[in-house]
Parts: sequence; C-alpha cells; structure tokens
Amino acid sequence: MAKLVLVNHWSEGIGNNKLPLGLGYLAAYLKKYLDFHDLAIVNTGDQTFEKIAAQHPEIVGFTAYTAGYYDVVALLKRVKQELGVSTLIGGPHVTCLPEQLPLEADIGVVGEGEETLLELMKSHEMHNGFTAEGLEKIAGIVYWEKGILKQTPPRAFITPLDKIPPPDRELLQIHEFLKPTQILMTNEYLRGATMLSSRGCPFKCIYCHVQSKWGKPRLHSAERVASEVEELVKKYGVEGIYIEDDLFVSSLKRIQDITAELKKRNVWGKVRFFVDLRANLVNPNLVRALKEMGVVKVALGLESGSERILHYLKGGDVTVEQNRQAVRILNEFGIGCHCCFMVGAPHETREDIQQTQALIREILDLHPRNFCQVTVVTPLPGTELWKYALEKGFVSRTPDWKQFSLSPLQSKNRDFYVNEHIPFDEFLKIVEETTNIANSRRLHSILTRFSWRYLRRAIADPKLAWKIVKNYFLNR
Ligand code: B12
Repeated sequence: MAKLVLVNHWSEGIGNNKLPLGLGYLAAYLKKYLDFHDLAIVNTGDQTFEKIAAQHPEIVGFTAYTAGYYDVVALLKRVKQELGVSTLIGGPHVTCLPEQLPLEADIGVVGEGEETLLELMKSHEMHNGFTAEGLEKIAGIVYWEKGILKQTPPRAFITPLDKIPPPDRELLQIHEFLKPTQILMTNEYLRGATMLSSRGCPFKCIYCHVQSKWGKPRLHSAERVASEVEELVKKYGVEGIYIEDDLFVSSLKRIQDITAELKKRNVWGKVRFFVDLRANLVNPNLVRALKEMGVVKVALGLESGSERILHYLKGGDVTVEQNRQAVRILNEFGIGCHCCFMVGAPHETREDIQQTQALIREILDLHPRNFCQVTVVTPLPGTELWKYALEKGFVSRTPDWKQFSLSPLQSKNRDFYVNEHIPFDEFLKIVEETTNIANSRRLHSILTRFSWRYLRRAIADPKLAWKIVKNYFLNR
C-alpha cells in the first residue's frame, strides 16, 4: 500500500504546542483496522516541507483549521508541485467549506475522517491511485474530476465511539511535548498532556460549529477514558491532563465511573485534570464529582455580562446569574475558573461591554485562582454567526484567508469585525481596556499560588525558571 504522511502545520499561533490528536486517531485507526503501518506524522516546526520530502510519501494528508488554513494550503501546493504526490486535506475548515477545496488538493475529507481515510487507502490500492470510479463510492469527500468539483453524500458517525482506538501518541512524538508546561493554564508547570473523551455537543452557540458538524455527543466509556489516563500516567509520567472535549460533563454517572476506574487502576490522585464546563450544567453534585476525580481547574465560556448579548451568543439556555452562580459553586469547592469572554457581537453596545467588564472584576475578586480571558467575536465558517455575517455583507464568501493566519480571536481583524454600533478604532481601545481589567489582578493571583513544588522545579531547572520569570513578570 502507498506510503502515507499526515501533516500538522502551523507557522504561528498557539496551535503548535499541542498534540494534533485528530491525526493520531487517523493513524491508530488505519493500524488497527487495515493493519497499515507505512505511515508517518510530520508535526509543525521548521522545515516542514523538507521533513515531508524525507519520508518519500506517495500520499500526503494535511489537517487545517480556518486559522492557519492559508499557510497549510501554501505548503500543500508546494508539496503537490515539487513532489507530485496525491494530496488530501481534512479538518474543520474543509468540513465547513468543502466547496472551496483548493485545486492542488486532490481530495477534501468532510467531517469525521477515520473510516473515510481507511476507504480512501483501500481504494487507492485497488485502483492503483485515486480514480473517479473509486472515489464516487466513498462517502464524506469532495474531489476534482476533470476540473469539476464533486461531493459525495455525508458519512455517518462511527458508533460506539470506543470503536476508535486511542490516538497513536508514539507516532505523534508525544515525548517532544512532555516538558513541564503551563498546559493546564494553572500556574503550575506540570508534565502535561491532552486527551479527548467524547465528540459532539448538544448546545447551539452561534460562534461554534461543533453542534452542526459533529452531531449529538458520543462518549467514550469510563473504562476507555481511565485506560488512556493510566497509560499517560504510567508510561509517560504525565502529571496533568487537559481533557479537550467540547462537553466533558454531559453525564454525571460517567464522571463517577471514571473516578472509580482510576482508583481501580491505581492512578487516582496521581494526575490533575483541567476540563471545559458549561455554566447551566454546574451544580454542587457535579462539582463534587469533578473534584473527586481530580479536576483542579475548569474553563467556562461566560462570554458576556449583558443578558441580551449572552442570550444572543449562547442560544438562550444560560443566564448571567447562572454563570455567576457556577463560578461561586466551583470556587467554594476550591476549583479555579478560567473564564472566557467575548466582545464585539453584532448588536453589542458600549453599555453591554461595561457590564462584561463589571462581571470580570467581580469574578476576579471572588477567588485568586480565577482567571479571565477576553477575545473578539469572530465569524468562523460553519457557524450561525458566519451565515449572519455573510447576509449582512460583513465578510466575503471567499475572504483573504491569510487574515486568519494568526489565531483570529486574538488578531482583532477589521476584515472580520461584525459589530454594528462601535467604530472599529474605538472598539480596539475598548478591547484593550477590557483586557487590562482582566489582567489587572494577575500578579496578585500569581503570588498567592506559588507553591514549594513549583519553586523546587524552577530551582532545579534554570531554563524553566527563566521561562516563568519571562511569562509572569516580563510579558504580561
Ligand atoms: C483541542 C482544540 C484546540 C487546541 C489544540 C489544537 C490541536 N493542535 O489539535 C488549541 C487550544 C491549540 C486550539 C486552538 C484554536 N482553536 Co481549537 N479546538 C480544539 C477542539 C476542542 C478539539 C480538536 C480535536 O482534537 N478534535 C477531535 C478530532 C478527532 O477532530 P479533528 O482534529 O477535526 O480531526 C478529525 C476530522 O476533522 C478529520 N481530519 C482532520 N484532519 C484531517 C486530515 C486528513 C488527511 C484526513 C483524512 C482527515 C482529517 O479526521 C479527524 C478524525 O475524525 C476543537 C473542537 C472539535 N470538536 O474539534 C476546537 C476547534 C477545532 N478550534 C477552533 C478554533 C476557532 C481555535 C482557535 C482559532 C481559537 C483561538 N484561540 O483563536 C485556535 C487556533 C490555533 C492557533 N492558530 O493558534 C474551532 C475551529 C473552527 C474552524 N472553522 O477552524 C473548533 C472547531 C472549535 C469551535 N468551537 O468551533 N484548539
């Protein structure tokens, strides 16, 4: 079978310090169900092209978000032109805009990729390459046939989710990512790793495409989750795990079962967790269960202090009071909250943003472990907000994706500005003002969190000590 290379390429941004688990799943699936091992993963960094070429691939598959898409396509074009190999592209951007498949990409993979890639590899083998005859039978793809773009019907999701083996972390070169890092967004430098325990989310936030593209939540069993944790702890010495699920907390029973499984496997208490929550699901029972599992910090998308804007952004199933209450409950259990806020929604006024600023102050005063982050509302393809921005003429159907090269929510880009009330230049000042409020109590919270364990690490590792000083005292 043809040699396959999977590529994760970020020229900048925060995408390049996390394991691209999606590619790890693809590799593991091919190994398990096709007994196919002639594959490699090239991870981002310098000389990505040279690294790909050195593998002598016949097929190269790229993953791409909207952020960074431009850079990925530039690399894909170079690979096509200089190596003359077959090229595939998958991930959120192509999934949301399959009709914009670049000419140099032979095939775009729409949505969940494991089974699709397996069928593509088989078809390539059977037809001695990617042919129209073979491709038309494969669900979930777009491809070029004599210059015309063809799309096959959508592919059904894989169930149960446990059918998909854990991501191939060896092939992802997990060792490169295991240095103590601030991966959990706590102030502790831990040997951190990421994992996923589910796919999908039932809620309908207008800035997120997950509900429409990943369907109803599918959960890994508690046994499967615990066995992955066990491997991370025992094989790789991991101390902190960020569970990156869209909605980790959809089942209280599963959280309790995971804890029981961790205890059975003798890893309970040896690892700390960081998970994302949704405020309307937070109650003391849930938080007790999370705490028992080992969760030390959570992220919450509180988004706005204005009821009207919150309702608009999150579809009306969470209130500002529920947000406030969720943070209070978590803090009472000693769990710090990483609270994410957004400014710049279409109908947002200065007064709405003032309410957000007030809520940020209130949350920072509640607990030294609370942390607030401010980003700009950005219409991303595949979301309700994208449709709205198109209708209103705020964005073009084919914008300059280069503008998305850097993480868009941080780049404060005029091209994707959707607010109708505040002139952009004034808006930038308001963003800065709001960010300053969010940062204002950071030094205080850092000082209250210094621990011996942390200091010992810093003393033993001068490079780490310098990194900490730089991060905490010079950059912020
Ligand atoms: C973890 C995560 C991150 C992590 C790690 C990313 C990484 N290196 O893997 C971090 C924190 C870095 C991150 C950052 C951002 N993220 Co993010 N992230 C996620 C999250 C929660 C999970 C990603 C994941 O592992 N998914 C699970 C795997 C199984 O899915 P997958 O990677 O898409 O891969 C599958 C398919 O897409 C397909 N596939 C993918 N690639 C390929 C390639 C080939 C060849 C084939 C055949 C198939 C294939 O098959 C895979 C297996 O089924 C998703 C939400 C989600 N549910 O996906 C958001 C998500 C991907 N992120 C999103 C966004 C917006 C961002 C940011 C821009 C946010 C920001 N701060 O500005 C940044 C961009 C990074 C940057 N430039 O700095 C959006 C992307 C939307 C879009 N249109 O691009 C998502 C969908 C969330 C959302 N709410 O809409 N993110």
